[in-house]
Amino acid sequence: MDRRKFLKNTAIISTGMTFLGSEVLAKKAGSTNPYEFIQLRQSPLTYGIDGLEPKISSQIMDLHYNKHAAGYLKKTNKFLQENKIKEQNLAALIQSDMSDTFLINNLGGHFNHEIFWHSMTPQKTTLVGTKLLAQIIKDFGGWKQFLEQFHSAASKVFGSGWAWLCWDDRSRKLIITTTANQNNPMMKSENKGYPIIGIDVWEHAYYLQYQNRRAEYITNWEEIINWDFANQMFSSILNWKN
Ligand code: MN3
Repeated sequence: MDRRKFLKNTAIISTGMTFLGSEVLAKKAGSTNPYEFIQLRQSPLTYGIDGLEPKISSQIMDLHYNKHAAGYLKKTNKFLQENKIKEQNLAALIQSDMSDTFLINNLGGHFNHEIFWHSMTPQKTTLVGTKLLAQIIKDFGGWKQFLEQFHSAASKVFGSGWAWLCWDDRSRKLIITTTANQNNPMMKSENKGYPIIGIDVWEHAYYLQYQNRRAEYITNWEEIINWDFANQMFSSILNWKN
């Protein structure tokens, strides 16, 4: 399918829903696509650029949010403008049969980073008493086993990519998976599941602070995971899919 035809087929008028924080996501739980919070703009960070110090330096956050991630959004916008697409449902687009590498890389980049910023928080969050924790224990055999598998998957990504905790609707299980470059698990080419949280293991995400010590970055990242967001995403995905 050529680019123009494909975009015409997948162009859906945006719902115009605004997203300012995970509270909104919780209120929107229902049949709504949980990824609709991802729009053609960057969500404002719910913490300061130095809010994740010392786990992630403000220098990294500044470059990552204001340069790298902003760049993916800019290029996605450019692509949509050049193809005369005024509004776009990004959640539907990311799951469509995309064949254009430029769009895969840049829309994927924007989409992945939007999930990434929400996957982190300086607040201490916990899964105690949640549905997600019960599911993690059921599917991975325990909390420790889950963390070990997540850590191992993120460590083993060769080159640039991501590790994800996903819901696999086919097996009705949580899975840990990885994607290369800026691919997202929901892309047709990946077909892996619905991401709940994800860690960026591109060197731009950690190298200035951790150099080649990716494992140390992952360990520290695990301590700033926003489990409230993860649990809300999990509930929203289940509601959406049921
Ligand atoms: Mn990145």
